[in-house]
Amino acid sequence: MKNHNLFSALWAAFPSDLSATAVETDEGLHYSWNDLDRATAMMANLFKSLDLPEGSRVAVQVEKSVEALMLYLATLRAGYVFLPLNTAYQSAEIEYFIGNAEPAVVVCSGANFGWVSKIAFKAGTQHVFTLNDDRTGSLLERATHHSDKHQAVPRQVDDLAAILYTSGTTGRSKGAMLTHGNMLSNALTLKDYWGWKKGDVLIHALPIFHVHGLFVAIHGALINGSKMLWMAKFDPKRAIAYMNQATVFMGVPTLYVRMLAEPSLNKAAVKNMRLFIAGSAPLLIETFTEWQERTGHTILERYGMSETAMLTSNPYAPDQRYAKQSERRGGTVGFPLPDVELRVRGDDGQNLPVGEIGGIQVKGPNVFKGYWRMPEKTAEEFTSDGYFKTGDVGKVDERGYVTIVGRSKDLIISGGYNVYPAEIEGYINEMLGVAESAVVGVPHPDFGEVGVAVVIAKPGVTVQPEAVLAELKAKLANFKIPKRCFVVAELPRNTMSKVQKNLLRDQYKALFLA
Ligand code: MCA
Ligand code: AMP
Repeated sequence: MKNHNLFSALWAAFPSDLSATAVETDEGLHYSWNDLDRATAMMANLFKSLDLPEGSRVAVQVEKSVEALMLYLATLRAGYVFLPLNTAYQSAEIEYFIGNAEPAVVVCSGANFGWVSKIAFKAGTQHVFTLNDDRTGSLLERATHHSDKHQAVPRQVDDLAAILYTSGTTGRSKGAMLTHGNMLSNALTLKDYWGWKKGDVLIHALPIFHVHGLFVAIHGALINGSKMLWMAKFDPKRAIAYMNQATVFMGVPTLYVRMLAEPSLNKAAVKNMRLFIAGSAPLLIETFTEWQERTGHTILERYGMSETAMLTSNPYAPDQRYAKQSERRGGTVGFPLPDVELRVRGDDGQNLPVGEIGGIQVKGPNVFKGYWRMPEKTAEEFTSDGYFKTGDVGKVDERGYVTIVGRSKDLIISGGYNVYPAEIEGYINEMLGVAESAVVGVPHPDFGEVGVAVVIAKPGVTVQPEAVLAELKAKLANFKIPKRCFVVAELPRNTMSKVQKNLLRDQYKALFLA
């Protein structure tokens, strides 16, 4: 019986020379493919020794490191479910995720062990390990006592491999359940679609607690047996300096904006590169055009979600067979991937003709299994004929290109991270003296879009904007904190007395623009 464990497919793609470098870090450390194999075997054997129930979750909130990459691969290898958590999340957020996912294992940084382990043990987690970004921590200490030989645990296509929390419209996060099959099908599709070839080297500059950095980037390199130049944290100068020894770069638009601000970015710097990919947030046509003029490269923009991994992509190579469909067009997210079915539907549920704007719905082997322990919520997000409602609003033009024009879900994408206004408004509305609030997204030259909070104070009470932001900062991940707060007398409302966020967006849209 074939083992459909994603790890087996990645491992099978390792190059024949296992002593070659698989990952080179920005501190000059070299990890060979053999190191990846041995370390993931030892960690997988450590998990095996814990005798965990089938389908156990391994929740991880650690700084980016190669050992964290190994932990992800070891979790797959051991047949468990990987649950990555943004390093910026604070205790209220972590309490929710651990309470909802009930992981059997939690791995956190040594610095956070005090408060994370308390939350974990209270939620029934039996094992909490530490992993630091300097190759220390109890996880590594314990793993060294285990064998470096391990046979990947058999997993079926439909077995869970990871849970990624995302919120869509409501405030509370939902765990998107991704299977081994979801991820392998997408990895194989993209390997072919993006022209990966022998000798490719990827610059990995993204966090590894979201789909872009954890699946699209890591699976892209590993399924091709490609070396990764591993940046613990994005730095524009260093990323540009890496380009003379790499061929592929993936980033959110903010990374491109920041590299364009560097004088060292020029045609000479990128002459070894073959592909620049952008996604996770809209790439402004100005950024697309400036990149083309400065480097001679046309960024390939693609579109995906935590629930689906990649859905559409601009074409990689000019394809003479489809001359009209072979260019990468700025402002579009290209074509549905070969095994993805995409349609645009009106509110009445009818398919819309070409060019008309409506709700984007998708179907394919990459579309997730549903939301963790939320069958009703899951059912709401699929149509009766099995299409997933993305919550994105867009159109397909006469040449087949998909354009995203907005979102029906109340979502701000800031520097590639999702910020859910409902979650922030919930915390602000609990504050003393606050009657009501609205958080809206406004354009920002660096992050693309940032949150602005508009607050109504209770009668006779004075609320200080700085105090609102300071109180939020003590509770929530930094990237979620609105960049400005205004206390006003009233909020614009429509006839149903619903807050008209579009009017607020209009009112504050010039706030961060020069
Ligand atoms: C940091 N800050 C932010 C953000 N990042 N504020 C808003 N939005 C952000 N994204 C805060 C910091 O806490 C700091 O606050 C201040 O802004 C300045 O931080 P800075 O040094 O500029 O930030 P950084 O550390 O350089 O990070 C910027 C970044 C990072 C490198 C763009 O945000 C990043 O790596 N984004 C990538 C996100 C990602 O991987 N998205 C993929 C999602 P203070 O001054 O108060 O300390 S997956 C997805 O969307 C789907 C599946 C898909 O299609 O890929
Ligand atoms: P996440 O919830 O982190 O998976 O983010 C997925 C959302 O990011 C999608 O539903 C889109 O709204 C947005 N997104 C991803 N890629 C793009 C893109 N290339 N252009 C515009 N929006 C995008």
